Amino acid sequence: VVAAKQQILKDHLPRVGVIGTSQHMSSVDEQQEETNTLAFPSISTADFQFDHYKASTILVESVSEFLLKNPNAGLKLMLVDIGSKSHMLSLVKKKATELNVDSDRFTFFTGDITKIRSSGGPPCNVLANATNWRLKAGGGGVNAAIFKAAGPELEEATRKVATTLLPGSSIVVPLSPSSPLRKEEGVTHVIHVLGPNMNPQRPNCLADDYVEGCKILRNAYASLFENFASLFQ
Ligand code: AR6
Repeated sequence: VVAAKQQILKDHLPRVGVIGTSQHMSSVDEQQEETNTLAFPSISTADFQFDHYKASTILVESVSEFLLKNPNAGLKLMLVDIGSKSHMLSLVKKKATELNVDSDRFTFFTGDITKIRSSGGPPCNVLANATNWRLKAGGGGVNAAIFKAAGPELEEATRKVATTLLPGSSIVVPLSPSSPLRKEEGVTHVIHVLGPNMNPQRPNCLADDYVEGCKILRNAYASLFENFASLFQ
């Protein structure tokens, strides 16, 4: 009886091992084939004048939550800032190290968000745009750069999805194959996201109400990351 039991166990174990290994290998293969990266700016921290320390904490915690909720290693996030001495990038890098955030899935890039691939950066198929409530091209910062680089195709595609945006929310806009941003940089989608505004010169100023501001910034990142993940489910 003992010998028979041992034989059953022996027969069983290698089979489990083989199935386990082959499943593991195929999921690794899939991950290698399918990497989807969202390149995003630090929302609200330039023109919208949000406090950098508070914003960096919210940013890193939001990234961390996203990575836990979405264990698919092929979904990656990359924080981008144009300034070579970016205060936000250094704050976020420090906090991400403290919180032990997976450095393979959360990376950093210094440069223009509209020229990542052409300037030697990793391929990013989705870009986040820190926009205004009217989803209007122009102005400054990331919004002006992304609308300019994507051409009139982005304005047209945006209008089909929405004409306004509430603070703390985001919308996904697919880029047409004729858009220069798609042709030259490989960007397939832009996600417009509206953060909290602390600048009295801009609409919906929160006049230093950081309780409301922090809530809106958390909602903005949650909405942005959820929309990104939903593209690949
Ligand atoms: N590439 C990479 N990062 C950039 C670029 C770029 N081309 N331009 C700016 N940044 P901001 P906000 C960084 O001002 O504070 C617009 O006028 C910048 O250093 O673009 O959310 C809209 O229409 C900062 O870290 O967005 C809104 O009215 C981050 O991107 C308003 O600004 C965000 O800066 C939104 O203000």
